[in-house]
Amino acid sequence: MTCQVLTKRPAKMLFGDQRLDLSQPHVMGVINVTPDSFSDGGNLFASQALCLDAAMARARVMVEEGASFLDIGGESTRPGADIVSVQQELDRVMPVIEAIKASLDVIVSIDTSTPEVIALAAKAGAGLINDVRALSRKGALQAASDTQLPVCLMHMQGDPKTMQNDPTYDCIVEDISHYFDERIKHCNQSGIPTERILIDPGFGFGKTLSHNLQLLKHLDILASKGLPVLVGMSRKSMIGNVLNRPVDERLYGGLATAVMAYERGARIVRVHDVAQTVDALRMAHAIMISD
Ligand code: 9MG
Repeated sequence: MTCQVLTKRPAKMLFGDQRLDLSQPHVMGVINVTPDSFSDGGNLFASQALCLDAAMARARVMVEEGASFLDIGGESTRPGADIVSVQQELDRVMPVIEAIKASLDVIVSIDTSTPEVIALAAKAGAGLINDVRALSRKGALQAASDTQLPVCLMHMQGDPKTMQNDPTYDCIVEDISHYFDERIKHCNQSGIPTERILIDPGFGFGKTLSHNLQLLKHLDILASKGLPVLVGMSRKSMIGNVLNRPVDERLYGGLATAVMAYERGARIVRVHDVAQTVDALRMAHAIMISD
């Protein structure tokens, strides 16, 4: 398998104005500012209007619980989700980013594929661009490059509407590794150096249960590329399908996936349940660094 390997994984990485030690695990709290997200949908909205106070209350709790990042998203990637305009996405995320930057000490990650949102979120102080489409939308590569911020490239097969219609791979880990090699090349050509790139295999995005389980089992192969790895499995159907649990009963399964991902090299874990995941990862880290 041909991989673009960095000789040494950087221990520290700059996310806007904050430097983070990536030799330790970090938790990213999910703040979906959408009325239709899959696991916590709707409760930051009343009559289709954003409740900024509710979003900030959730953000404050997540920071107190130990989140290093808050991931703010205004476009749902749930299959069949409504299409949002650029203005709608901006109206959802910008007040939340501005309020967090004004009052909380945390790195804001902007979950978007939209060039205009990338640019304005960065201006408002976001420290990471998290794109489930790996900067493939027209203008996204240049917009991200202009911000000089780190970018998280997530793998998705297909698009959110059709991605679960019979996803197929020759070898899931190799195929995704090659995909990252290509996207990293495009990033480099647009002025985004490899040192500012994180990768994420995109659990649940164009993958069967078997694909997701294989990906987690062999995550160390992707981590060996030398780029920081971010993962998101919290409350996803891969947990529900194994345990036969509804969305609100997937915490324990999610903790198992977080710890296994960390042990295999992931350094940032995107979750809804921050306090519990911080404890699980602190415990795993203590074991990993023990002699
Ligand atoms: C926005 N979003 C939803 N799921 C995600 C995942 O698994 N990874 C990343 N980076 N973003 C996600």
